[in-house]
Amino acid sequence: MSQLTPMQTSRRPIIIQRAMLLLVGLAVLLAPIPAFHTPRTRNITIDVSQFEFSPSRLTVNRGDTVQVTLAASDVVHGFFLDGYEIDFRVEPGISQQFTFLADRSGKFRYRCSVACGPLHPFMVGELVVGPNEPVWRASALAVVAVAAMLFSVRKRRSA
Ligand SMILES: [Cu+2]
Repeated sequence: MSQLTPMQTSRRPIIIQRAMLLLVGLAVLLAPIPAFHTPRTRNITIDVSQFEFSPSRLTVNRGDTVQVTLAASDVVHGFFLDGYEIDFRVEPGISQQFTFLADRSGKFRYRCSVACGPLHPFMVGELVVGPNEPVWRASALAVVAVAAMLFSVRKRRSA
């Protein structure tokens, strides 16, 4: 039986740890992200008035079917959704309905598309379609990188 020299005993675990970190990093990059949800139909009513959308922020999951009801309470307004190129006009007292498939993830602005008064340009809202895969992967990779750094700092101190 051969004895390991002190050099070999301290080197071997570091190589194994580095290989493991590399594997974890690759897994984070390549692993399919499990579906957190099954697509469903969302019913959302948006009240449109001078000079706001209520709610002004919508959150859905990618794959969801979104049924929107627009209701204007004062004057004629519009609803334009960036990225999905949806544009509707809504008159007071007559609700407007439309359905779309949230098939693109990300953040999309919606805004009034009918000049409705002095603060009309500020009538904006945001549709968030998640989960946002690149962000998930980037943050998971950051966690692995920080763990690797802490690891090597600790190793250097104890060496
Ligand atoms: Cu407007």
